[in-house]
Amino acid sequence: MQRKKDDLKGLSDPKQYHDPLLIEGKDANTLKMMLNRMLLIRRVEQQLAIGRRDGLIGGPVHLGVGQEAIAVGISHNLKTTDRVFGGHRSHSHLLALNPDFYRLFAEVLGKETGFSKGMGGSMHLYDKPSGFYGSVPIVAGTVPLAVGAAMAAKLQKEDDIAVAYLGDGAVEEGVVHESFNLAKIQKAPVLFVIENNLFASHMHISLRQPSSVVSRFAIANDIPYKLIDGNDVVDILEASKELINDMRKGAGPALIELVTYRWYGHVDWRDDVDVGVDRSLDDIENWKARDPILRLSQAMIKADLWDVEKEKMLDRKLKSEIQSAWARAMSDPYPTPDTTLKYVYSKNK
Ligand SMILES: Cc1ncc(C[n+]2csc(CCOP(=O)(O)OP(=O)(O)O)c2C)c(N)n1
Ligand SMILES: [Mg+2]
Repeated sequence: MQRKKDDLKGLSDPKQYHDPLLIEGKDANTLKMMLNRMLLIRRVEQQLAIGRRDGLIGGPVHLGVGQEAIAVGISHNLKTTDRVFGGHRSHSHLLALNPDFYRLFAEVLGKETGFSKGMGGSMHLYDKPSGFYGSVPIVAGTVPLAVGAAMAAKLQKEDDIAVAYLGDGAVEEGVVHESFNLAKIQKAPVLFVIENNLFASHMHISLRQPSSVVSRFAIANDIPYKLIDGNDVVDILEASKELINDMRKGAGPALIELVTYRWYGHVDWRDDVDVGVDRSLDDIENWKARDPILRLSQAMIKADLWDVEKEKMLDRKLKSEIQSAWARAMSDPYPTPDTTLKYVYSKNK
């Protein structure tokens, strides 16, 4: 099938929007923290890619390398009492809230020291203290849960919000449209974060939907929305700040669509240019030039807030911490059979 030209006004063309970010007047510490966290997430996921390639991880891992700006930009505006829900590609969503990658490694390796006590693996992550209420592999499965959590927050009269991360493929599930409708009619404070990486598994959005613009569903439900470059962490931070501030004041739901691209294939470490999909090595190379980390780092270097040596040092430090955490998680014990009853099927909380 021939791919149609999409209608995302250049946002899906990797050759556009690849310049350094506009950071004038932005807080230097915030920029450094975001750069640091994006690099951490990238290196952690690259370690997972190696672990999976080498047969050390039992289940599949869905990597979001290239998409780090989204969770980092959004999470900067969140509190630990907010309620965040993810899906099958959610390492970044959790690490943006809690960077404890040792516990993520342990979870993915099925060890009892993991975020979900080794019972969930890569696609069932949970860390309530940081606000991460959970991820599940059922595409769109957590979207109605996020609406429910937002309705609960509203009843509790807190200014907490819920966040539902979902992909461009997830909006093809009917429950997402029920969720948009219910959230709007109930004025539930939930932010729908659409990571439009243009693909669902191996199929491009223009082959699956009549328009590549997912935020058209916000218009249909009278939900305020923004459609922006998902590889521009500064824009993501600012755009989501505005929507979230309004939500905390009672404005009801909002939607933000972020156009981005994943460097790896749908699952595991391969690049998926060999499975009959319309995805070429050239596309991947072009998107690498629009790397969200590189663009922020270049802008900061230009503004004298950062330098290449500092970045090399940070990277070396991260890589060495990641190696130690990986080794520690590898040597941790698996959960014992009795804990299955304790944590999975038990009535105990
Ligand atoms: C209900 C359901 N249908 C199908 C699948 C298989 N599946 C897993 S991921 C995926 C694609 C999801 O695409 P998208 O929402 O765009 O997220 P992305 O993988 O691009 O991050 C599909 C179809 C599933 N896990 N759950
Ligand atoms: Mg997708």
